[in-house]
Amino acid sequence: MNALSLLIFLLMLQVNYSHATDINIENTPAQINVEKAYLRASIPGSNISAAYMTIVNNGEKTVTLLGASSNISPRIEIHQNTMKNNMMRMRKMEIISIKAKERIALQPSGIHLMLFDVTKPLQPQQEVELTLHFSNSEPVSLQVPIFSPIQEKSAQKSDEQHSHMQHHH
Ligand SMILES: [Cu+2]
Repeated sequence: MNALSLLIFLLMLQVNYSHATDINIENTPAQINVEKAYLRASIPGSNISAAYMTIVNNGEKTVTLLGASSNISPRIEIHQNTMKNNMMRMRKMEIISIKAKERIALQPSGIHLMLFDVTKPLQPQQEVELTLHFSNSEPVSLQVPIFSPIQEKSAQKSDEQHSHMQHHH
């Protein structure tokens, strides 16, 4: 819980900071877009899952993803897959920095959001609310569909057609 308290504290600091210094923030179009988000359906007997998406920074400044939260998981970490001695390993990342106009793809071979202690089985056709927390941008909440392995494959094939799954609050 300490890490969560710290995160909330940092977010509160940051909100005050951005309101004090960035007068235009309310008038500008969404600085962050999230495209092609999906969650992996639960494997029976397992209580972890992973979320993938493309995060687009439309703004003029670097934004930093600090983490994510959801009511179905008390612990969501940013992970990166790396190959070491022919073994796939996951490394925890504290943050992801996304430069102005940059797109970052979270995908099975690379960076992903890892959900631990998922409180219910994640079934295909359902949706889960996920909120992304940034250091210098408003949080972004989105309804993320749960994909079966087959849906995941077809989504990766038809990437271009799936850029409509985005919500901003
Ligand atoms: Cu992971």
